Amino acid sequence: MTTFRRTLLAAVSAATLVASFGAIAQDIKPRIIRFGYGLNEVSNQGRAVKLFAEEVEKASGGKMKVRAVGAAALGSDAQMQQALIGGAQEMMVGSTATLVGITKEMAIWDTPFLFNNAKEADVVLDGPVGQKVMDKLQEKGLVGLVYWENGFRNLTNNKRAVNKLEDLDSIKLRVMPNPVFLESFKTLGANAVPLSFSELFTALETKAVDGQENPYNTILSSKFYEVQKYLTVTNHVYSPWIVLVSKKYWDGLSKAEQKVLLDAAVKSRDFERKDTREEAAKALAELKAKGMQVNELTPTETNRMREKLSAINASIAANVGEALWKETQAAVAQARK
Ligand code: TF8
Repeated sequence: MTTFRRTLLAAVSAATLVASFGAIAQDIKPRIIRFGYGLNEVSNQGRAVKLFAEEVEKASGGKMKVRAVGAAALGSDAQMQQALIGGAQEMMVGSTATLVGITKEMAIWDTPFLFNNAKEADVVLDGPVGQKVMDKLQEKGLVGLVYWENGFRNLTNNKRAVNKLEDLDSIKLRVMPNPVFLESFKTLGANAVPLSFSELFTALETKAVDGQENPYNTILSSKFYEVQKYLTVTNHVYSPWIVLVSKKYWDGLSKAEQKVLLDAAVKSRDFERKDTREEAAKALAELKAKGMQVNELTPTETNRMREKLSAINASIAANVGEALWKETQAAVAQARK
């Protein structure tokens, strides 16, 4: 090769490089993304939002900055969802259960005892059924990116150890503002009251309610052990979190910017699930050490609970649609194989 040709080639490839970098740089603009969440900074949720922010900043060469705001300082899940729909806030993470009023299909995840373990949840949520339910959000002005793990929910209260169904009688139990949760705990005999998570600690502290149900991680990070005596291991439902973007905002982003957010969301999902599971594995011992009295339900009592709750399956199926109900059951059966 002549020196001339070599110089020419080098010049051309350098130009191509500059051009493509230039295109990427032009496609990523300086942006500030307000990302709200309900738990505090030192929770599994807070840690995963922080990782997401770091990944976005890295992948955008520092141009896209995530301003993370925890502890429901931007509002309850429901308030943030409305802010996203209106375009006043860019991103959030929260329970799928609080989205049911916007997208009725989300209620499929509220089905008691739908998943037996985290693996089944991952396979179904990350598979075609999970994607289909997530895609339903778009017509309502929201874009779902990934599901994170909130986790299997367990019962706490201040009145008595719950060893059998009858022990739930007259317990005033806070549930998420969601019809399936309300129906579930009414069916079990509790006095269920819907309340936003942001008001929960105070409600427990002032004894406006006797109890609540959440994964171990949250009982620990939100310091519910300070205001709750009894913990009953029920694992009555698996609760997903979902990372959301305002559709108004999303549609104004370039393909390159959308990719930065989606890639970071996938990384945050993998990190969050691992982190949450590691924390959950140690949390019960920690909650005991903090003074909580923990009991497990006998298999007989768990079965009674399952049976009672199966009475609401028909209404869930009717609400989300029989087709989605059947598809989900099939996907779970497949994941179980
Ligand atoms: C609940 C949920 C909450 C989450 C969180 C605020 O009990 O489990 O912990 O939605 O994102 O309300």
